[in-house]
Amino acid sequence: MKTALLLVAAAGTGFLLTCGAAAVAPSMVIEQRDRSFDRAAAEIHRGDTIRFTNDDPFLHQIYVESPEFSFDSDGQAPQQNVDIAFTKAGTFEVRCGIHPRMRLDVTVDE
Ligand SMILES: [Cu+2]
Repeated sequence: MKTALLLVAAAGTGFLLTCGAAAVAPSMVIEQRDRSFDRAAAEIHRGDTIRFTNDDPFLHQIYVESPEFSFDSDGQAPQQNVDIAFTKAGTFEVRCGIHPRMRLDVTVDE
């Protein structure tokens, strides 16, 4: 009698992402929910990566625009993660191009 072996893939996207070979482990995870970041300010060190989740059922678009450092995620779909590596020291406003009231102040120490 043959035994059927069923492989059931875990559906948790967070789990799958942690298995990504080349992925750099984020220093901090910030959730976006109800059109807002889960905190108003964050402090990290230069070279750290912040992972932004999207726990809303609609798009976000994270961007940083400053003379020293800029970033644009383009459309960030629900459940998609966006990683930003902050390579410059300073204080940066992280904003959402779709929801102008969203704001996170990131202080990057040397
Ligand atoms: Cu948004």
